[in-house]
Amino acid sequence: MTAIKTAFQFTRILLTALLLSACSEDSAPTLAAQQAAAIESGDECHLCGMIIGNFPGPKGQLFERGQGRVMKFCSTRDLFAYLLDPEHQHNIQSVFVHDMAISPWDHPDDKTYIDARTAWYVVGSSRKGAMGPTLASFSDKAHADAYAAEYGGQLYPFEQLNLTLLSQMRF
Ligand code: ZN
Ligand code: CU1
Repeated sequence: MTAIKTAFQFTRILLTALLLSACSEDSAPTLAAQQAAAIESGDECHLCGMIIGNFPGPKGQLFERGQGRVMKFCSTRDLFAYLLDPEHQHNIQSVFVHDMAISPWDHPDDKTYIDARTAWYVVGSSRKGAMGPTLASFSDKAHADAYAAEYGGQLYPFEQLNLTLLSQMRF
């Protein structure tokens, strides 16, 4: 009797463990499903309304929590103006920017989007984006360094970007 009861309890624990691991594996594909979308010819910047494809420089896209629709921005400058706004900051799920080490400045390539949270940014360089001064984005710190050596500016990781820094960029 006791042996049967113990065996039963063991099975229950095993089942619970299996269910738990199945649940935690479930959340990963949902996140990975959010991917940067191509810029279509008529796409407008979510912040300023400019036609994104008509302008040079790195661009950004983001998904807000629970939203299936991507928001596209004409520039990393407008992306961060939206993202760093306290009203939106805690509601952002995925963020993408162009890797300018492999993307042509004048026509950034849709295939070169990277996770914005792990990217490096050069602020204050001489190259202009859609809104004027912009943040040059790179997946690799060494590429960001090389860019800053050529075009000027300061390096920042994602976590150090803030609205004060953005407001100091002159337009
Ligand atoms: Zn814009
Ligand atoms: Cu704009």
